[in-house]
Amino acid sequence: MKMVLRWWPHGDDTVTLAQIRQIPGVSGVATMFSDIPAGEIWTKEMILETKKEVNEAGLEMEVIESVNIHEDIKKGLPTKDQYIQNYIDTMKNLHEAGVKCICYNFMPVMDWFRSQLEMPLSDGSFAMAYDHSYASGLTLSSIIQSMMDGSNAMTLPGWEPERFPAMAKDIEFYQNISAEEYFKNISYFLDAIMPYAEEYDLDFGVHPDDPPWPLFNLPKVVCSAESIRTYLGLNSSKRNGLTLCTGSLGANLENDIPAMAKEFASMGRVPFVHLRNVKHTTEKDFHESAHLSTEGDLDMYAIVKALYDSGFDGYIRPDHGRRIWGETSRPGYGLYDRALGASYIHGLWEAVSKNNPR
Ligand code: DNO
Repeated sequence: MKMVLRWWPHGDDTVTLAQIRQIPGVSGVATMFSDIPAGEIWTKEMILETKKEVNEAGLEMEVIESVNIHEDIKKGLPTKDQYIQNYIDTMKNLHEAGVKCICYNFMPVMDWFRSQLEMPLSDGSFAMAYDHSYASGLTLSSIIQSMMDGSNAMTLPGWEPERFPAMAKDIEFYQNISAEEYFKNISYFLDAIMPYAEEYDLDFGVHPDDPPWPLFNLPKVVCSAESIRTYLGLNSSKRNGLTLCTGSLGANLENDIPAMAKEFASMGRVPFVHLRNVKHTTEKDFHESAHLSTEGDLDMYAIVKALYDSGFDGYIRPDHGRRIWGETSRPGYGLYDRALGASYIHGLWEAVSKNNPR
């Protein structure tokens, strides 16, 4: 297992590589170029420049989160093939820079959604929260503003400003697209890139839908054990894997996360894990919490144990932290609470591995 922390280059992060280097047990970063619009090729020069910066800080750059998929591929438009070719060119450049794992998502139009980025918790910290009736009541024109309020003027992953002009129209496009039809577009993409994933030694981990249920009437297809089985079955390459995001999947109380970890990691289809916890106030309303099992609804020990017992040997990162100790950062991606999470996860990993050496 290798522990990484998410980090943005090109001055787009409040957290520095030097700080990340000081978190015990963190060997690298998961990074991306949020300033390159989805669909454009990431040049080798640009990738190598960032790799050099990361390596010089004493860290590895083996994980990319995310190479975003152009909306035309998701929509299955005739222009998709050019964007797929660009994607493959980016894969080649990443491989040549030593990247091993790519996290991506196939969520239409937007990535994750929260109704509140700064909900005050009783201990004086702040966390991101989701209120289902509020989210369901948003109009097309208020979705963007609602998500960006409280973003500390930083880009949010999956909410890069380049997406905004087309967002309302794009949401409309999907109103009549069923999950079944959407799966066809995913299949097309996977069949095109998986041979190159094999050739370039790249593990792909699709990120689950967050929250894991239909919102704004958009098709959601990676939200339960059954839908993940379908997704992984679309292309049988072992490179076609899952980013097991415990907080995203855990927002649906019906999802048994340790069982999912066991099932998909034993298949060798989990190259990357995002570990975080969530606390529900009702079945569909929740807020993010500190990583500890005691702070949320997920049994983090059982999840880590299931991963370890299933032979998991990929990358883990502590996911969204709360905002604590007065830090100002991109929501969810400050230094302090993620560093606490990293140490906690290392503690769990050490305990399960010493208990049952493999
Ligand atoms: C949110 C993240 C997502 C994730 C993408 C992966 O904080 O978990 O933006 O990185 O869905 O493609």
